[in-house]
Amino acid sequence: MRITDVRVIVCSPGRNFVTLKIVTEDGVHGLGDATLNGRELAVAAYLTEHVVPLLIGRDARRIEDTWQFLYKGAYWRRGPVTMTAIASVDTALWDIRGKVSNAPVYDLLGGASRESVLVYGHANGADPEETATAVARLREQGYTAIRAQSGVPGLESTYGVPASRGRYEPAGRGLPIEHVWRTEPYLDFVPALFERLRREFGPELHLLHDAHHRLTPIEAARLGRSLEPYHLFWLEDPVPAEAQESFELIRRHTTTPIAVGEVFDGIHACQQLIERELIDYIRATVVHAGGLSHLRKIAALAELHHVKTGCHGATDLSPVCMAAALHFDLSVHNFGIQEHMPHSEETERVFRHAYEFRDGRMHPGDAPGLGVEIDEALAAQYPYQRAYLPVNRRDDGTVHDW
Ligand code: EZ4
Ligand code: CO
Repeated sequence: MRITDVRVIVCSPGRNFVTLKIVTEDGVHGLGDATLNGRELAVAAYLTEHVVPLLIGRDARRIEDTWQFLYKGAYWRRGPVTMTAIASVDTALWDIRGKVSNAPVYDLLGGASRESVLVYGHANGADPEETATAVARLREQGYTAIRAQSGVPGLESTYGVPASRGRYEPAGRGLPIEHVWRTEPYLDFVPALFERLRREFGPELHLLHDAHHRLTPIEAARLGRSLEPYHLFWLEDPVPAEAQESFELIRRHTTTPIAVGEVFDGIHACQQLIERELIDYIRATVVHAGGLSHLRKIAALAELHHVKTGCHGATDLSPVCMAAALHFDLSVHNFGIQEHMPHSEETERVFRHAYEFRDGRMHPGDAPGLGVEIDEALAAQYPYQRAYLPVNRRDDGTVHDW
């Protein structure tokens, strides 16, 4: 089953996506997401210049061998650009394998471990009133798990809150927006938000919150402790996670469950976090952590240490990644939850998919492979537009984590 054609498709139906399409001699094709928000063309060039020539003529059935060839064969290992490129190849090969076997990918990964996948939606608001309204709306749509973010008094903008009403999409066209950040008002404010949400929505609803890498370990410990009465499902990305041992201090001080890993590029970024049981949920996902093959190794390590999965699922991950994540979620034993941020209508028209949302849960569908296709002619009508994520500065001008 030789690979005869490989294409890198860059498009922007509402936001930028990079998609890898691998075609075999029998005319079967597979898709992989290769989108790295704000640095898309680096991955596209890595694929076009350095990976595509290595794929032509290879046997599409040799998924693990191809992964190792691209990883070890590059000599320069890891990093988001490399791992996203490898992930897209891996995902596309699993898609092909499923189509050839006439089976959904989750069946090839060991079959369904559950009937459907618990997902959480995003409730964002300029203030707690608006956030509570957004929570109520999501509950009506069937969500039983909701991430709540709100504007903070004294801060002009913060992570998770749209500048104007409508969908939240942090990357913007033109040069990066700069936000001003102060930790103290945030730490004072967040417990009051969750006190209100618990009072209004009762004990059953799963509530989540994303601190988006902005705190020091001791600040994160304080936040975790102050949120304990509202029993969050998780507190996400409390600190920038380059230093895995920083979670030790957080762990020592709070029982609020901790989730981390959306920016991780593979198992080495979370090995200590998992082995030392410093976290509760690992958020690494298909596109940025080396594809389905590598993510399954992370999940297997996590399973030994009571850590569950909680894959990243923001809109900068294309429907191809979402489909792959859902096959992974359905099959893996230690699945925890899946993030779900619906794509725009333009995106949905370009990427048609078999996966479905119903009553706060999702299913990847039973189409062979991943069950997602790209309309290349329509995609070509949405050319790439450079966009950047925001940059954060503290109020004295010092660059801070965004
Ligand atoms: O800011 O995916 O939990 N979700 C997130 C996302 C990230 C974006 C960055 O590209 O933190 O919204
Ligand atoms: Co996040």
